[in-house]
Amino acid sequence: MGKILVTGGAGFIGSNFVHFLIGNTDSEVVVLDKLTYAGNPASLAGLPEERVSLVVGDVCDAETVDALVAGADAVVHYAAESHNDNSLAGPRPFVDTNILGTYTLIEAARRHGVRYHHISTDEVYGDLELDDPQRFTESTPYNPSSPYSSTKAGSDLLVRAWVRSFGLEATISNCSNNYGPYQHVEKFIPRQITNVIDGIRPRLYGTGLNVRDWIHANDHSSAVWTILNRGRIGETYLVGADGEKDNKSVVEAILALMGEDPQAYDHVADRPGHDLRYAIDSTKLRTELGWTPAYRDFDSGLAATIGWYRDNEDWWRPAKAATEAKYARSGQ
Ligand code: NAD
Ligand code: TDX
Repeated sequence: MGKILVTGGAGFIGSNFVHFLIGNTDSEVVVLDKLTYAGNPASLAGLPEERVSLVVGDVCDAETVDALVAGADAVVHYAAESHNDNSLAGPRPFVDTNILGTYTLIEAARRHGVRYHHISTDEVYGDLELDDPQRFTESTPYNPSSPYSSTKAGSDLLVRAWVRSFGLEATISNCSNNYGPYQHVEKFIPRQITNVIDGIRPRLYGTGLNVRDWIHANDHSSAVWTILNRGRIGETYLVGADGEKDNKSVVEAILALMGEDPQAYDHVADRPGHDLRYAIDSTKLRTELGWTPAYRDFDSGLAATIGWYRDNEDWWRPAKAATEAKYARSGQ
């Protein structure tokens, strides 16, 4: 695959994908990123300039998008407003970027006949009971709970319709919760790691019994590359690494790995509408395309992530105080 347009490539998962492409393929990468509060060009620092370029722009800007899509062999669309708590405080940018941004990209991809891969989330399926033996599969009905997940669901459905009505050459992946380097300090794991570094007690929403299905960002990248190359057009693939953990266990593991008392955290106000449990069955991706995750041991992946935040304070420090000030306003 020659030139790949990666939207949102200065964000968490998008930048991990760009690093993956540079380390594992011969592709050239053009990143289109608006550099919102969540985008950071430092996440692309050190990558070879002859293979990676950054265009600062909005996925809703049809003129910019059209020119970039026309010159690409494939588009991988990561750009989104991604944080549930922000979507509760102010949903409008989620509608704009997640729905209109996707619309703008798929219109350009169909005009120019360019291969398109859509990045989405398991949150489109709503949540599961803690004791439900079923996990999400590609045939689970959509049932999103939050403004964030409903706009992601809307964007997925646009892509499905463009495949059927216009023959768009698209695939979709819905992945579970990612962790790893370059994740914004507003998100659960980096927030708690950087709190511990700063001597602030970790904050657990509600009971802390909510379950998330963790996957390392690098495994998400290898899954997307597999689907982009070998996925069947029009298909959806669920991406997950059998990493279910409740939030309480994750906070306790972070504290233990950082040499602190595992009980030294506080319960704070719960998130309104807080999804209880996500769990992915990734059998289709594994059996049809032969993908397997490389990070199978959560504790060692978490220890490496803690090491990354300890070693890269320059990267996260500028966002920390404003993020905590925002949480303080909602009692979290
Ligand atoms: P992020 O918030 O870290 O990064 C989003 C990036 O998109 C930022 O660089 C931001 O500047 C950019 N962006 C936002 N609005 C834009 C716009 N209008 N035009 C151009 N760029 C814009 O998000 P993330 O966690 O890396 O998530 C990336 C994608 O993966 C999203 O589509 C998200 O729904 C999906 N996803 C995330 C997870 C997760 O655990 N974080 C899991 C499954 C799927
Ligand atoms: O301080 C916190 N304390 C806490 O208990 C924060 C920030 C979160 N939580 C809880 C809420 C969730 O149950 O931790 C869990 C994870 O929270 P987030 O990191 O906000 O992630 P989540 O809401 O699960 O959504 C993430 O995974 C799916 C990403 O942000 C989405 O973009 C992705 O689609």
